[in-house]
Formats: sequence, structure tokens, C-alpha cells
Amino acid sequence: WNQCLGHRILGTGGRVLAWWDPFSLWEEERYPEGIKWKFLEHKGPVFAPPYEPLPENVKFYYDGKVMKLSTKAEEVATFFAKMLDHEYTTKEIFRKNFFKDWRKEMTSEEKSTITNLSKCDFTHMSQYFKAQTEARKQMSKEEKQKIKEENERLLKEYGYCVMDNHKERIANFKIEPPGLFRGRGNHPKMGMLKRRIMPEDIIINCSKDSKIPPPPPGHKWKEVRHDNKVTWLVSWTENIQGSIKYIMLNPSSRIKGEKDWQKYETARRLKKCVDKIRNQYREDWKSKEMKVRQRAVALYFIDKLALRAGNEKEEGETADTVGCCSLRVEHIKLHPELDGQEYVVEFDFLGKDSIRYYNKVPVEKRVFKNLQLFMENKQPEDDLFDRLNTSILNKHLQDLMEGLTAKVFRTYNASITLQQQLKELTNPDDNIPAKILSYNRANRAVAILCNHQRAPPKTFEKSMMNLQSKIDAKKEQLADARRELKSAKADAKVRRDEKSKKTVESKKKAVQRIEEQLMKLEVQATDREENKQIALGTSKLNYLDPRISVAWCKKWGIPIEKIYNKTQREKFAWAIDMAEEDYEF
Ligand SMILES: *[C@@H]1O[C@H](CO)[C@@H](O)[C@H](O)[C@H]1NC(C)=O
Ligand SMILES: *[C@@H]1O[C@H](CO)[C@@H](O)[C@H](O)[C@H]1NC(C)=O
Ligand SMILES: *[C@@H]1O[C@H](CO)[C@@H](O)[C@H](O)[C@H]1NC(C)=O
Ligand SMILES: *[C@@H]1O[C@H](CO)[C@@H](O)[C@H](O)[C@H]1NC(C)=O
Ligand SMILES: CC(=O)N[C@H]1CO[C@H](CO)[C@@H](O)[C@@H]1O
Repeated sequence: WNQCLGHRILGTGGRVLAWWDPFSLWEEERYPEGIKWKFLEHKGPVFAPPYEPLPENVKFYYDGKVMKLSTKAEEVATFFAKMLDHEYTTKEIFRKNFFKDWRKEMTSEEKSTITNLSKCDFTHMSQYFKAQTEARKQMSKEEKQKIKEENERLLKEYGYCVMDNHKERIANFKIEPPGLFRGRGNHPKMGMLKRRIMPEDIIINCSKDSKIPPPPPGHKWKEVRHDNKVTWLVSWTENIQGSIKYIMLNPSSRIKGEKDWQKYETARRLKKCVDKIRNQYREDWKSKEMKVRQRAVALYFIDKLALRAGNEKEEGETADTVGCCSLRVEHIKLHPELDGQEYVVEFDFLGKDSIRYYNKVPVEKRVFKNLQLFMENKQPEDDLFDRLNTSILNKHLQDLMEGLTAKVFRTYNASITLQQQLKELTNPDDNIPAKILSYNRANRAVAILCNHQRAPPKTFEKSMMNLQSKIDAKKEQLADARRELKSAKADAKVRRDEKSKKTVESKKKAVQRIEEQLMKLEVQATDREENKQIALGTSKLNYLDPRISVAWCKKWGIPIEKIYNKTQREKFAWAIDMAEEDYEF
């Protein structure tokens, strides 16, 4: 906790141990099977502020006469007064429930006097609260700022916990203030008093070795637990329905982030053993067993072409789309020689989402011979790999490496390709827009590899034209600025005074600024043109280890916003705060 620095929690040697997570409320009380925490530390809940009695001049009337209420009775009366304009307070059940619970808070004297709710006059109280609401709206900037600061202070102190190595945002660390239960529709309990929650109601769950949050002075917690299978930090039982309420954090995004992280770690593991796997399938091309040969050729396609294995579920259900295992004889053509290359395989089929996959690839001789063998005596609609299906292939992948699927090959190839392309394409002398163009080009190389095509957007031509006219205007502006600079220079030569020198300087700066703007627009146009038929989003979101992009941004001082939009930044929060300067895939 003490080592918390900015967004990160640093361990020894500055290693990043934890990072923020965006948050949302989690309804589940328990983690999915198998997920537990080892360490949990938090500060406990923030209680509702204590009741502040009304000023003396705000009166309550019973049966037309002023009556001074005890603090407890007054507090509950204010709940009703605040809702006076609401339809609820006219409903029979609401009034009945409220009156019953209110009487419980009264002194015996009050109880004997106040026997009929219809004789209670809350209007003065109600007016007072309305005036207060108005006053809050009219608050000065300074007052608003003060409240904002106080909220930020509370958030900083109570809004986060440490769970294992993650610092995480707590969804609802403030306990709801007391009030009247509303319920939906004609809830039979509407109008009942929702009690004030006290520390004595609170069960704290945290780890034994953490700093257990102290209860407010003079109070005790109901209980402190150390249950590492529950998702909540704090719980209590509310009095209306007897249901248990929880303060929770946002494990969903953490689990998601963790899954995402795991995916890329698996791909990095593949990097370490891909050579072995490749040698193995090369051997298997020679196997006596047809099944093994087919498997080995299919694996070669997955590795080399980033083909999908073929999803059992999708096949048949949707349009005629296929993956590697379900390729049919009609989907490939064998060319012993084509355009000066030997052993070319021509693929033409509909892949996932009915995107056409068309590719002519030279393959190794042994693969080619095997394919000839697989196609012997078959009809066009027969399976190319008749001894293979997706489950067999996936099982084999698992045997090669734990967690290996066809998708891991895609992730691996996409990520490593991005890294290589970034190294190759980034020119250290470029300015930021040009570097971003290089990034997008690297991203495009990957998208092409993954066959992420798109139809050019309908608005493409129009937006290109708009951009072009902006460029033309900018060029004119530049010509003007240059002319002005020239005449300023000529002027300065004649006059030789400070003022004209300054004018030359400012004109020079203007030319530079316009040149930069023009450059930016031109880069944008190139980028858009090159992006015409390629969808970058899918690979960016699913196949590219975000740590590569983050590390690249850090290395070249590119703001991360230029690479990832808001949604993407949330998804990759784990990487943005973690990537080390020298991250290598
Ligand atoms: C409660 O007060 C209202 C208004 O004065 C009156 O109409 C009603 O009869 C009273 N109810 C009882 C039970 O006394
Ligand atoms: C990635 O895929 C491409 C295209 O098939 C291939 O040429 C390249 O060798 C692969 N890269 C790696 C590192 O596997
Ligand atoms: C795949 O093939 C194996 C062995 O022939 C068979 O047991 C299995 O049911 C098949 N799976 C599917 C999804 O067709
Ligand atoms: C961010 O980009 C994705 C495409 O990669 C898009 O679907 C999404 O709507 C964008 N989000 C925002 C907030 O711009
Ligand atoms: C050590 C301890 O008291 N653990 C308890 C934490 O809370 C759960 C219930 O949510 C109990 O089952 C554990 O025994």
C-alpha cells in the first residue's frame, strides 16, 4: 500500500506489481469455481454521515400545533418530508408502513400524541429541503470544488483495495444512507424504514495477514472473516427484505484482463517451442499413418497461413464457411509450377464470417506431394483431410503444448509480426504523425496476414475528397505564409531594426507551423488510402499483444491515445500500466 506510486504499485527494483482496473458493479457473490484470492486488504466502508438536526426555525405541526420532535423521530420524519411531493406518500400501503415504523422511533410521549398521520404537517420541513436543494444548485465554484476534493479524498482512501497483486477499484464503498423503502410497483413493504447501517452490522472479509480496517472510534465490527472464495469485502444484512448487501470490487474486468494477459503469455510460450513443433510436423509429413500426415499438413497451414482450425459449431449452421480441418478438395488447386514458383497451392474458400480467403502460396515439396495424395480419387466436395476433424487437431495441439490452439498460432504470428514490422518501419527521425503512420502500416501488415479485409466504407470517396480539399487549402495557406515571410525578410534587410527582425521570426514560425499541419494532413490521407480495404480493429483487439504497442509508444514518446481509443484503453489497462520500456514479445 505504501509503495503505491501514481498508477502503479512498485515492488523491489521498481518492478510493477499491480495496476489499476476500471470498475463496474459485480452482482455475483462468489467467484466462479476455482478463483480465489490470496491477499486482500481494504479500508472498510464509508458510512453515511450522521443525522444533522433541523434548525430551530423549521417547524413540524401536529393537528395544527407546533411540535418539537425528538432527534430520532425527527430524522425519520425528514425522510417522509423529503418525499412529500412524490406520489408514494399518497399511497395507502406506503403511509401505513411508514407510520408504523416511524412510531417505533418515537418517545412514548410522542407516541401517545401522534396517532394519526393525516394530522401531521410536514410542509414546512419540505419547503426547507427544497430551499436547500436550490442553494446547492447556486453554490459557488469554490464550494463545489471543496466538495469535489472531499469526494476525491474519500475515493483515494476507501475506493481501492489490494487483491493479490492488483490494486483494484471498489465499486460501492459508500454505504447507502437511511431512508424510506420505495420498492417497485405496489411493493407491500414500501414506506418502511431502511435503517441506518452501523459498524455493528458490518462483516468484514479480508485476509488474515492484511491490515484489518479499524472500525470507527467507539464501535466494533460485527465480525471479521477471512474467506478467500467470496467476492465481497464488506457485507451486512439490510432490514427490509433481510437480504445481504455487499461491497464488492470489479473482478470481472480483472479476470478478463487476466485472461487476456494469459492469452499473450501462451503465445509467448509458443515462441519458445515453435521450432520444436515445426520439426515435429516436418517429420510427420513422412509418417506411414495417413491420419498423422494429414494432421501434420493441416498444422503446417495453421502455422504458415494463420488459418483457423475450423469451428465445429459454426460449420453447417451458417453459410458454407470452412476452416483448415474442413477444407474440401474443391477449395484448393495444386500448381506444380506457377508464375515461376514451384509447388504452389491456390486457396479459395469462405472463412469465418464468410470472408473470402484467396491466396497462392508456394509450399514445401513434401507438403505438395502429400496434398496430391490426399486428393487422389476424391470428388470436389470430399473432405481434403478425411481422417481429421477439429477435435482431433485440437487434442494434438494440447499434447504439443498446454493451452495451444490454432488461435495461439495466430496470436503468436500476429504479435511477433507487429513487433518485427515496428522495428523495421519506425524511423527514429520521423515526427509523431509519420511514426503513427508507420505503426498503422505495421498493424496493416498483420491485418493482411490475418485476412481481416473489409469492403471500402461507403463514405470513403467523400471523406477522401474532403481531406483533399483541406490539403489544398493548407497548401495555399502555406504559399501565402511563405510569400509574407519573403517580404518580411526583404523589409528587414532594408530597415535593419529589432522590430522587423521580430516580424521575420514570427513569420518563420508561422511557415513552420503550417508545414507541420500540412504534413499531418498528408500523412492522414496516405493512412486512409492504405486502409481502404483493411479492418485494423480485429487484430488490434484480439491478436496483438498490447504490451508491444505500449512499449513502442513509450519508446518513441507517442501518446497512447494516438494508438488506442477510450474503449481500447480500458480493455488494455492491464498492459498500459504494465508494459516495461524494453518489453519484447
Ligand atoms: C385522521 O385525521 C384525519 C384528518 O384530520 C381524519 O379525517 C381522520 O378521520 C382521522 N383518522 C382517525 C382514525 O382518527
Ligand atoms: C507468420 O506468417 C507469415 C505468413 O504466412 C509467415 O511467412 C511467417 O513466417 C510467420 N512468422 C512466424 C514468426 O511464424
Ligand atoms: C472426430 O473424430 C474422432 C475420431 O474419428 C471422433 O471420435 C469424434 O467424434 C470426431 N469429432 C467430431 C466433432 O466430429
Ligand atoms: C474504438 O475503436 C473501435 C474499433 O477498433 C470501435 O468499435 C469503438 O467504437 C471505438 N470506441 C470509441 C470510444 O471511439
Ligand atoms: C476464517 C473465517 O472466518 N472464514 C469465514 C469467512 O466467511 C465465510 C462465509 O462467507 C466463512 O465460511 C468462513 O469460515
